[in-house]
Amino acid sequence: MNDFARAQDLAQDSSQHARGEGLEAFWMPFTANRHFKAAPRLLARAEGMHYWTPEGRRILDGTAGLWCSNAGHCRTPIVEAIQRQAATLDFAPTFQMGHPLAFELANRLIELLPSDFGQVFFCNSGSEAVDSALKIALAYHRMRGEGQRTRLIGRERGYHGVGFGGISVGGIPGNRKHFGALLPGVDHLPHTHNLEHNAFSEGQPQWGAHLADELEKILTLHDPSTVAAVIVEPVAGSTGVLIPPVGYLQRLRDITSKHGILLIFDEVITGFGRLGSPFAIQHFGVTPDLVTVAKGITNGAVPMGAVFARKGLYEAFMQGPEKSIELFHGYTYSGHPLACAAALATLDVYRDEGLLGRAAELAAHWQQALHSLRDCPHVIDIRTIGLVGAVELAPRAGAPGARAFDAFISAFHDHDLLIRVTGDIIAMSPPLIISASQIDEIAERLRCVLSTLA
Ligand code: PXG
Ligand code: PLP
Repeated sequence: MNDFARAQDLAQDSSQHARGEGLEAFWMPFTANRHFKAAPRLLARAEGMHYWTPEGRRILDGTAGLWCSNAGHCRTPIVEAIQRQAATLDFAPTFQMGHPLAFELANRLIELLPSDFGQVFFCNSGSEAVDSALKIALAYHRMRGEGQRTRLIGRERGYHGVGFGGISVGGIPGNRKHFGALLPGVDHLPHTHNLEHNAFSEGQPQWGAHLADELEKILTLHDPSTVAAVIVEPVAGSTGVLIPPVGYLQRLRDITSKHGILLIFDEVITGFGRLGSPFAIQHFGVTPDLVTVAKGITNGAVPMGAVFARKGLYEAFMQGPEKSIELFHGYTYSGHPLACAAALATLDVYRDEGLLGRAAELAAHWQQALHSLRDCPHVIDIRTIGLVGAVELAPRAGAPGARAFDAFISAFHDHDLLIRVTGDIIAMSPPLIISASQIDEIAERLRCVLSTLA
């Protein structure tokens, strides 16, 4: 088929799809399939700060896709790097073999981190990064003769992807309840969200550092010497942008260090400039032992995830005969050449355009723009940090989540704005290339959305 015929075919497909035809076979993830397929919301093209629908409507992207495209969409250097790589080395195994880009990328990533970090393990998503980090933590203790450390501790309202490890340490009931008994030996910290004390806080809330002390109670219950790792998102994203209280993360670090327990930061959302530093590690000045990332690592252009390991972890595995495999874990696509090429080009764009620090420059304006919505109907909290923000709405009586879902539909159909909702919380995380006037535009459109909500 030539390009013209293919373009005609695609145009025909998308108008069929817009009428709700031909949509049955794709079992859509985390979607109300029947509702969507009755009135589909399709995106056909993207560039910079915008998506375009098949009919040609231009949508302002308030969410960087799904917290992914931090440098904006379809950036030429990234597109070209992927194209070149696909024609040069499409696939190469990384089990007992290697290709240069994977090593180069690992070195580049380590340079973005504090000097405490030594190695990068590659995978293909945030979920795989989390399961890899949990397995590395368990195996690390076993390597050191502390195989009794088998317990894992997560947090209520935590989101760590959808693998069995991730939903076990995760704290979102809906993501767990259909899937059996999950991993044994997992416990959870309380979450830190509290509107009574912290509603409309600007920046980090002052109240709540003491909630980290709950970890001591959990450790006493199980005996600290049985615990392998504690995993938290520095800022919980998926569950509605929960910003850690001042001092909270440092207390988790102090307690885990005291008991020889590994601390894992899940930076799938906070990584790659979202808070105004390369990682939340630098933003909060707290250094964990393992870090999980995905999404922004390739600007969302090719699936990729990774785990960063603090110096000393890898070394603990480098024992036994030289020809023996040290870690029995890996994915066919660990360090995939296309993902590596996309990631290297993405890191160049981040560096050349200063994007990993840009959220810090825009944070005050972003905060002010979102907080200006305080007088809108139904708003019970507004919170921002870096270039991430949430507007929490009062739930409609007897229908939790319905009001925010209506806001999402109205924003897309009536105001050409893509937002993300979870429960009754509107979450936003625009690409880091956003201009100050586009920030104002998001706030204005959101004001219109909120003013018409029942
Ligand atoms: N950890 C964290 C902290 C995440 O935010 C994952 C792990 C899993 O990544 P993958 O690539 O396996 O999806 C995530 C993903 C939302 C939303 O609406 C958030 C995510 C994914 C989909 C939707 O907030 N975060
Ligand atoms: N299932 C089968 C039958 C396989 O052969 C493999 C990999 O070889 C997998 C699952 C795992 O796939 P991946 O390495 O892409 O995670």
